[in-house]
Amino acid sequence: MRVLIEEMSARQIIDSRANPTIALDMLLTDGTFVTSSVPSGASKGKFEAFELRDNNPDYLFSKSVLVAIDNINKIIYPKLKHKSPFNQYEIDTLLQEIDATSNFSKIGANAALAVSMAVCQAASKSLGLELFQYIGGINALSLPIPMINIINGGVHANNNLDFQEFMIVPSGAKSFSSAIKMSLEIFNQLKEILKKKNLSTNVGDEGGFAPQFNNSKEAIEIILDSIFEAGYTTDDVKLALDIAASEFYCENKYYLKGENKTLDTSSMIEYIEDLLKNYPIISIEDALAQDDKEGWMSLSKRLNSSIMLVGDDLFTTNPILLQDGIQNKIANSILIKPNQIGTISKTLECVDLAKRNCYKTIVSHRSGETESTFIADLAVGLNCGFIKTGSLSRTERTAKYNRLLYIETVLAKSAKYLTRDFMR
Ligand code: 2PG
Ligand code: MG
Repeated sequence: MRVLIEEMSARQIIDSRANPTIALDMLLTDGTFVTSSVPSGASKGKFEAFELRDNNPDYLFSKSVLVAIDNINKIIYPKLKHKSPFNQYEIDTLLQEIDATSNFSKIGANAALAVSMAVCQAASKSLGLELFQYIGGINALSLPIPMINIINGGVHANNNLDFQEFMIVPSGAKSFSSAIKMSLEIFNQLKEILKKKNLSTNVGDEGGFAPQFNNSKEAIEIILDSIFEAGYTTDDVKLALDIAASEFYCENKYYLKGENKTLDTSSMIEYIEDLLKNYPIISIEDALAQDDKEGWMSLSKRLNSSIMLVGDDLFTTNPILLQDGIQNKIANSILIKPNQIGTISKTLECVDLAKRNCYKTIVSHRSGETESTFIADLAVGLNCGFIKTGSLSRTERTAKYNRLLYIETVLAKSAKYLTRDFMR
């Protein structure tokens, strides 16, 4: 008997930043039951798919998602009832047709993604497959290199760091689990060093420490100290940054308030080149603002062959924007966030386009997360090479790492971990 979608019911839950978000329960005719939930960003790209919130000032600071939930229960469900969960593309296309805008501005990308993820989860569970195996088949064997955000700044923390994320990349590890072991040692060492310096060990939105520093270099230096103190070298562990530059760009200038600097594009590029000269940084995300296209072209010309230049706000997981970047030779890597584009099928299309054009792909969480581990499976299923899912504290972050540790045991001897050779 064909297995079909029987029931679907959305409800409001809480995300890691104390904001409401959507959970969706889905039941198939064979009794398969799954729940999906969607994350939410703080430093959002201008061209991200539309996140529908109620904007009712009298309720939950205007952030409730009851209209999006109604859209699922009253508009989407009747159209999806008794459809097959095994045709992801058909369902995702139907979601786009129901919405009839280019960015889900009617039903909400949060509503669309909750449905799209639930369909994918339900199909894999009904077949008795792990989600990563359903997504990637027999080719899904590689654990991603984690980019672990151990110091938080920008809009993710209440400190004066202009840059948003300071990450360690344990690319010299032999396996995913040893990469996590190394990172745990470094993270705990960092805590000790901060304590000794009387700096705060409270954490920011993504679980990294968020003390006051005078500038980004201080944050980088202290991370390097913790790498060395933990007994590792910069051969074992590299650094990655998410500058999230769109957040402090205005009228052609970059305002680094914490460092008390105002830079034009070329001095911002020089600033970045100086960091690269002095530190073992292998990847920089959103080094320049999404609106500074000329800047991106010259940055890419200068640095494309030496490091990963990652577009997040720049591409928003959107194949059309990525195509434009490819044509203009902008960046060489892309952050992959399903909620920036609204469906799993569009996410797959974007990863496919990136890979065909030799762009590296990094599957990413959002700063407002749930306990969902979907992106861990997505990273393995799509052989993405990298994952960025915050620090090694806060359960919404560790849930993803713990899922990857589980996947490593499922894959057992077949598990591969891409090392630094992959990054060249
Ligand atoms: C980013 C993300 C995730 P946010 O900028 O890469 O780290 O942050 O979800 O706030 O957009
Ligand atoms: Mg980013």
